[in-house]
Amino acid sequence: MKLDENSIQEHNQQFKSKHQLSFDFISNTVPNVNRVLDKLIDFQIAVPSWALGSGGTRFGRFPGGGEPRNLEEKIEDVGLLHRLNSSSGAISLHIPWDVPKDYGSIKELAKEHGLRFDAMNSNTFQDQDGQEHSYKFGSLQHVDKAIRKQAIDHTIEVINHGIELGSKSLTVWLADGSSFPGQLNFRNAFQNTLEGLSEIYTVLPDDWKIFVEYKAYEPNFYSTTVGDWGKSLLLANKLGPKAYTLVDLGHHLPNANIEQIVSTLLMEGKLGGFHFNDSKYGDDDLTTGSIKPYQLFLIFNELIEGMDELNMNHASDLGWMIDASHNVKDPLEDLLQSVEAIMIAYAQALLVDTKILKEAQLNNDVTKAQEILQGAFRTDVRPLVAEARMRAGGAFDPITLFRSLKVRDELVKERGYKTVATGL
Ligand code: RM4
Ligand code: MN
Ligand code: MN
Repeated sequence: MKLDENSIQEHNQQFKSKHQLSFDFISNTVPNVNRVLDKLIDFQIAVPSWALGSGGTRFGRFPGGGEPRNLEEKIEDVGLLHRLNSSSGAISLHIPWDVPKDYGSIKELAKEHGLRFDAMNSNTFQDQDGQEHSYKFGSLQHVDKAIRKQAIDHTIEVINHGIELGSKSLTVWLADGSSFPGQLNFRNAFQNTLEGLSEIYTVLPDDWKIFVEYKAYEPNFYSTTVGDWGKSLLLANKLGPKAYTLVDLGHHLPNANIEQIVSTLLMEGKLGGFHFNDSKYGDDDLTTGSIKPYQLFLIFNELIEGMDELNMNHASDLGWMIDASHNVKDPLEDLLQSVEAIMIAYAQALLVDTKILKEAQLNNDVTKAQEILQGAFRTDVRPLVAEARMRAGGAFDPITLFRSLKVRDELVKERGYKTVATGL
């Protein structure tokens, strides 16, 4: 579905005076407001190709209709999001859920929608039809060399798809681990994994990055071979300069201090990318910012402080991706909310007065430090985010416009009610 060009202008016009009042207020209080706006305009968050349909749980799935039936329709959906919010200018593909059949036409379509291809994702956690060996007992960690080779070959194939599409990174998430004590020799499993990743690393183009994603548990429940940031960092260090750690917000044990992990990885030059989502208990894959917005802000605060220290470009030097699954909400509305939450946390973190915070830290002025952080977090930056979005051509309020244009109904008309997108 293509948005009618005028609909965004009309919508923005309708809310113009309402917006102007709140924007004038905040622009008088924030120093360097144009600098903040430019950074917000540059910041793009990749949408995962596997999150455009309803996810479901292992108990059931409740598709809402109009889901994209193929990669082309997924690109159109991300294009629509980007048209509305001007901040979703990239798509991250999962292979083999989204194998491109004709690179030329897929690239052309993405270009038409102003999208680039972010990290490619391999899948050695499910068995596919016609696959020779099973991943039931792992992939790169497997005791059987033939199975390890199958996983390596698949991952290299994913890189090759990415090269054709102009992607520059690969995310490897392995479900490998064990569900019962004694099932696995931990050392051998880790060494096999390192050996496999090294083979993959040697074929990775020089201008690519490989992101090693960790996860504490699930689908294995006793041990996970790349279970935490320590193991991921160990692998990244052993692999070499093109290898980095990827932080998925839902992949930690409860109450982990993710902002401190981020800070440490940045210090080591080994933070590569992010999978944004939110959670209450485990890898819940909920809408970013829906449960712990303060944590999201604190993470962005560390990101900005750490990246500025290293003169890194906020928009382009790390991979920013959403990794969520939608069980009860419209996936497109959910993604709009996630992107908005990320932009809000980023904007709030840009407001932190780092100079005064450093002084407070040097004086052990704990109260002042808290005042500074919470002062930024409690600032309503939504007018800044909306202004940046409109300056870039997007809508004042993407969800309201999405609803008033009845986008989902249109998609159901176009694609039918009983459609199921590949993915989670
Ligand atoms: C995993 C992990 C990966 C994602 C899969 C679908 O839990 O988060 O990044 O690709 O789910
Ligand atoms: Mn993830
Ligand atoms: Mn996950």
